[in-house]
Amino acid sequence: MQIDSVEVRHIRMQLTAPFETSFGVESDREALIVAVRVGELVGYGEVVASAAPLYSYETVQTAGHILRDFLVPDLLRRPFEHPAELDGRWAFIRGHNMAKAGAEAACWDVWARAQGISMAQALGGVKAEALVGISLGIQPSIEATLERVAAAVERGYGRVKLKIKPGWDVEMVGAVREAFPTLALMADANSAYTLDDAPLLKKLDAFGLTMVEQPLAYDDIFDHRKLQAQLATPICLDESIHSPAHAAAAIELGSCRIINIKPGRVGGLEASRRIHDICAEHGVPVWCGGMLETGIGRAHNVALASLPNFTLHSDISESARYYHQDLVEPEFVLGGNSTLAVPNGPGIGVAVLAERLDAVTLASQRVGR
Ligand code: NPG
Repeated sequence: MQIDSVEVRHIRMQLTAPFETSFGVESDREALIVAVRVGELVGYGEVVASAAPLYSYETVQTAGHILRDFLVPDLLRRPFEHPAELDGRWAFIRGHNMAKAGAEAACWDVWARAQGISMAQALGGVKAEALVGISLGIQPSIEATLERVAAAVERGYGRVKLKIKPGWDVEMVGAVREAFPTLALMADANSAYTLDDAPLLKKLDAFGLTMVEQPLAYDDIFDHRKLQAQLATPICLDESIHSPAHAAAAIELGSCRIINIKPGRVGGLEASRRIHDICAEHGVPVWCGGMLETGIGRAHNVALASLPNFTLHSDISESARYYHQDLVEPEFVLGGNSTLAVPNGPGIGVAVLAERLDAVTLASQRVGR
C-alpha cells in the first residue's frame, strides 16, 4: 500500500471538566490527528501526547517534529504490505512511541478500509463489546468523590478508577469502599510514591482493590518488584512499560500482575498486540488505558480492547464524559454491563466530522500528492 499524502493537525478541545492527576490538571486536551490518504480512502490516527511533558517526555511539539521530519517522509517514500510492518520499520527512531503510534494507527485504519474490514477484525478482536470503566480525577473533597462515583454507577459504569497521591489516598479510598462495598475499584498513583511508602500502600490491601496502578517511579520496574512482594493487591504497570520486552521483563521479575496497554505509550497497535499475547501466555490480564482521546483514538482503543485477553475494564468511556461534541459520529455511548459496542464498519467504523475537526484545528500541514 502506497500512501499518497499525510496530513497532521494540531487540535485543542475543551474538556467537559478539568481532569486532575498526581502530575497536574488538564482543562483542554491538545493532540495531533494524523490523516493518511490512499486514493479516495482516508485513515485516521491520534497522537496522545499532551501539551506538557508530565505523563511522558513526549509533547505535541516533539511528536510534530518526529512526524514531520522522520515518519511522514518515510511513509511517503516506501509502501507497506501490512501495517504490522511499520513497528519494525520505525525501530530506527528511538522512543517517540506516541508519534509512531499515531501514524501507525492511521495506516491500520486506511489498510482495514481497503480490505473492507473493521479495525477489530484487522487486529484479531473477538468481542462485540469492550468492557469499560471510568477514571475519576482527583476531586476537591471526599464528598465530591462519593457523588461522582455514585453518578458513574448510576450511569451504568461497573468499575471506577480513583486517582491517588500522597495525602489523598487511604482515607478517600476507604470512604469509597465503605459506600460501594461491591463495586470494582482500583487506584492509580501515576508514580506519586516511593518504596518508603510501602507501609502506607499496604493499607490499601484492606479495600479489595482490583489493582493499584503505577505506584512508583515512571521508569521503574525493579522497586515495583519489591513492592509487589509486600502487597496483596495486584500492581498494574502503566508508565514503565514501553515495549513487549519491558512487559516480558516485568512479568518475569514479578513486578506486576496486570498490565495497562496504551498504544501510544508502547509505540502502536502492533506492539500492543504483542504485549497482549505475551501477557496472555503468562496468564496476566490486560486492559486498555486512556489518554482522554477524541473519538478517533477512542475508536482504535475500543477495537484493541476487543482482543481476548482484555478481560479487565478499560479506561475508555463515553464520548460525552470528556467532550461536549466529539470528532466522530456516532459518538461512543455506554451500553449494558459497562460496555461500549465495538464498531463493525470498515476501519475505525465511525465517521470523522470534517467541520468539527476544522473547528478544533490550531494548525495543519499536508505533505504528498
Ligand atoms: O478515560 O481517557 C481516559 C482517562 C484515563 O486516567 C486516565 N488517564 O494516567 O492514565 C492516566 C490518565 C492520563 C490522562 C494520562 C491524560 C495522561 C494524560
